[in-house]
Amino acid sequence: MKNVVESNIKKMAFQVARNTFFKEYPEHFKDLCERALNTSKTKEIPFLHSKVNGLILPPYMTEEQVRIYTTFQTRPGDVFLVTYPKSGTTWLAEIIRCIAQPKESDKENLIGGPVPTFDMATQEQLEAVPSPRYMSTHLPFSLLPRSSEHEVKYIYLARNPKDVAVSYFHFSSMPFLNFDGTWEEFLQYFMKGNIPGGSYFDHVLEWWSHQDDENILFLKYEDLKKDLKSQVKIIAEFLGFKFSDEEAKAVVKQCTFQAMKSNSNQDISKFVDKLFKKGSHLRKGIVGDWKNHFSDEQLEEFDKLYQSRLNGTGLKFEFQSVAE
Ligand code: PPS
Repeated sequence: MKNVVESNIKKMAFQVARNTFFKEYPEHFKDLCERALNTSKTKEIPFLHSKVNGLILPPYMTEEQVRIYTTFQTRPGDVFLVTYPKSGTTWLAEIIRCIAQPKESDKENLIGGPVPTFDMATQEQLEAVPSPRYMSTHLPFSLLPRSSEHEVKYIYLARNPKDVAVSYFHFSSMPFLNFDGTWEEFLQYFMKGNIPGGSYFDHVLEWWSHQDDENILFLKYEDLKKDLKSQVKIIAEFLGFKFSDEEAKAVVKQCTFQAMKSNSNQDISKFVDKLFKKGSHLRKGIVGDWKNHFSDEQLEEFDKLYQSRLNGTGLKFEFQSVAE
């Protein structure tokens, strides 16, 4: 009885929020938010989440949504930007927007604008996007659509797991995840993979095992921080653009952390800031913030896990801060 009352109160509260706080947002997005807020936390996974085919996914993802991914009809020229959460999705999307200047679809409901968020879109919305489509996603390799008939490209951006954990921890108290534990507790869930998005290591390693595929470009956040101009040129070439130094420099100018923080194109960031607290999406944007969070014991435990998962795979990350 208590649960029914609570659920009805939640529903009523969201109906009010739909017409006030969420007023300016598309209907489809409001539906996803409502769905997310109506999911539950469990003792094993104390974040709002969805579980589909054993995968722990963000709470706005339904079975129906996952069906869209598996039946999605790709087109020649489609490009997926893939990340584990908090690895620089927003950054990569902005870089792509500056390089490829995709046309925005006239579908007003599409989250992410010219680089739509695949995980939050309907089949119909994605069909209305003009080719070439650039779509961002957190999905694992196994769930993303592929084609044997034509080329579909994937750009995977990986970030060192210590900074991902820190970034995710700061994000996790937002209402759509609603985690209310400590950093110490969060780290345990992150290491076990009991978190929306599942295991960081499974996600990154599955994509890494395909890094030699011709249609996959595997990038690292730390390399973007170290030399964004070179990485912009690599991305542009992978997408079939010839970029001069000057053109690459112009992209860099728009995609630095500071430039993006003051850029009005970042609709997702603006939404998160409005909902949560200012500066929570584009928070610090550095390599090495983990040093301000990990204790010596936590580092020892984490390093053991890192080595046990990555040793022998050829995948390595830089953990030290480097100048932009
Ligand atoms: S999300 O919510 O999963 O889509 O988040 P995501 O965009 O993947 O990751 C957010 C982190 O990326 C940082 N970020 C940047 N770093 C450097 N330069 C630029 N331009 C940039 N844009 C976004 C953002 O600040 C988050 O990291 P933290 O460490 O929390 O600051």
